[in-house]
Amino acid sequence: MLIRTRTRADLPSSEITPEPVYRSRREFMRLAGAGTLGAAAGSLVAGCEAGTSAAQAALPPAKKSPLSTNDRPHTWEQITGYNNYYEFGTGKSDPAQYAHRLTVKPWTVKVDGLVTKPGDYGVEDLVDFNQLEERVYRLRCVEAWSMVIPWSGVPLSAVLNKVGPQPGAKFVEFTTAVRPDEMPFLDSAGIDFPYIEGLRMDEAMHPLTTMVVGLYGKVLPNQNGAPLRVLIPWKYGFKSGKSVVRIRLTDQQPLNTWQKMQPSEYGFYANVNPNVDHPRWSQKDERVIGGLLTRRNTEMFNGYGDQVAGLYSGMDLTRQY
Ligand SMILES: Nc1nc2c(c(=O)[nH]1)N[C@H]1C(S)=C(S)[C@@H](COP(=O)(O)O)O[C@H]1N2
Ligand SMILES: [Mo]
Repeated sequence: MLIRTRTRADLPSSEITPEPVYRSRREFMRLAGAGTLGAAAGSLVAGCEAGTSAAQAALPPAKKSPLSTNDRPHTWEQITGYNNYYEFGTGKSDPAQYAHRLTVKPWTVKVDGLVTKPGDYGVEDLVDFNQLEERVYRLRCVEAWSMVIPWSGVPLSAVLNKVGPQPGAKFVEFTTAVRPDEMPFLDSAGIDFPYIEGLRMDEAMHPLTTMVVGLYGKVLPNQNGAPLRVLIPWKYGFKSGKSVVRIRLTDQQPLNTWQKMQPSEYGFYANVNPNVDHPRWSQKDERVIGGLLTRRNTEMFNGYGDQVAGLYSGMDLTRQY
């Protein structure tokens, strides 16, 4: 169940990371048109570390989603300085160091398979930047750590509805970028690229599932998956593929990267579940990154049982993990 003890507005201001100064949509479109947005994203780290939020271009205003948790968000520095993005290295600080090399503009997403409107889409063809929501979700990694992150995005269902799922579509497969010239660790990270993830159609259309384009009201930093990444808050973080370049609707269950790599450790569903341990990490509790109280009990479906348990009724979650 979603724990809403107090709203974010109730938090003493000392507990909230300063809100970004939002720019108007007009300003955003002007910057986007001039190509400045991509350049701002790309120059974020330029040789130094995670960068500051001030260096990152602002998105148009987003309304706060009622789906948000009221847990206190982590800071910009934590969220952009401790990442998993193996294309840019397996160390947690590697993506902050190397991901600025990724060219995120122009960006094309190929939409194909069982859709009525297949084609090559720009980010702004798929995501309505006038309809952004801020969704504060806890990202729970299967390595048993977590962070609370104020994402900006739209429901994935809004994106899929634009391209028209055909009735026979049962799954969505996401393929993420492979850029040999820009990604230094493609040969040494130990997994196959492109990174592939997938969802069942009902999971993809669930209102909690989000297509993310930003963080703290700013354009998404590259190390967090710019320009476009998926976020499914009741699943382990590895389900949320970064820098998506292809969305394919299919009637076959996709073989996701981690399941292909090690099927005894990683399944297709990857629902956060404190009762099913990973062979190497207990899932009963989690380390909260940078927190004073550094451990918390992991919640079933990461706290979203009320909203999503029904998707899995009749399934044995110890077998379909
Ligand atoms: N393309 C790609 N997407 C990826 C990964 C990756 O290595 N490559 N790592 C995943 C894992 S394991 C996690 S926990 C989350 C981390 O997201 P964050 O760095 O924004 O917190 O991204 C996921 N998406
Ligand atoms: Mo993860």
